[in-house]
Amino acid sequence: MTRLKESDIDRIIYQMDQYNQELLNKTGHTLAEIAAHAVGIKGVDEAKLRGLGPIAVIPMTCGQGVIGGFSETVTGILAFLGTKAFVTNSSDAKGFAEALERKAVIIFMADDERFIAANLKTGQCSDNSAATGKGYVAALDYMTGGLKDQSVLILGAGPVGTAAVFSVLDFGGKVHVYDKNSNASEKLANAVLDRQDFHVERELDTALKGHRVIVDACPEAEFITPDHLYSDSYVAAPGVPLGIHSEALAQIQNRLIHDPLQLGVATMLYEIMDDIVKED
Ligand code: 2YG
Repeated sequence: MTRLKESDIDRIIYQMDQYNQELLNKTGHTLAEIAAHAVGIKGVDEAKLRGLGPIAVIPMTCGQGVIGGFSETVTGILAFLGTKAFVTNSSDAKGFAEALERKAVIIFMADDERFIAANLKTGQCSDNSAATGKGYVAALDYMTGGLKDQSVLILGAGPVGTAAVFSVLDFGGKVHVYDKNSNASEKLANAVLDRQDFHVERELDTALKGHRVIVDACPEAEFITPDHLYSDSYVAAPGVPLGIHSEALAQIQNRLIHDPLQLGVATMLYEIMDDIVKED
């Protein structure tokens, strides 16, 4: 479980418009549209989002404790998406009680193990790792013009990579999974039903050179070098730190999706709003 550092997230809320514009340039769609695509809906209109009750983001002091700016950044992303979100003044159980007193309908909170969003009315709960995998694949589906019948290399068979595998299969893509721990990819293979669209890659360099569409869902830094990338390469990189080597950044920049929180948080929100969406 990667733990974000304050420096990973401290500029996000000041650059949401620029970030959204970059997504639009790369994928033809906004953050909200990608999150909707990730959960298989057309979208949620602004009025519905504004009409949604308040969302509480509750700092948690357990384990390694609070990450400076984390709750404020999650709140800023939720506000950018058109919802009424606030950080509770208190943390932990006291913060949860405050959220209820302030009539929150959804809460976001993260300890060292799980980062979740829960809809207090419907009981729906979304997990950041699974939502991040889905959100990044939805962005990749838009960015590549559609993953159907495409072969996608997924690096990392952890929670994010696993969600990405099932999401690529849902979009009709074929999946090649590499994990440095080979029984992680074997274990994932056993969980996949349509095995003809699933392959385990055993050699990283060969796998990278043999694929144009890549999901980097592993926490390794700078291992994807210029000779692994082509003029028609596309990379969706939920992994923190970024796996693209600094020498390869310029050539892939316009076909690279990478953020430390935004796509995952947006997809978490859209995953638990059935009661909003179903009202149609
Ligand atoms: O409330 C707080 O400030 C802290 N208890 C938050 C701790 C979050 C720990 N988890 C992570 O840093 C990441 N797993 C968050 C999501 C990363 C998205 N790829």
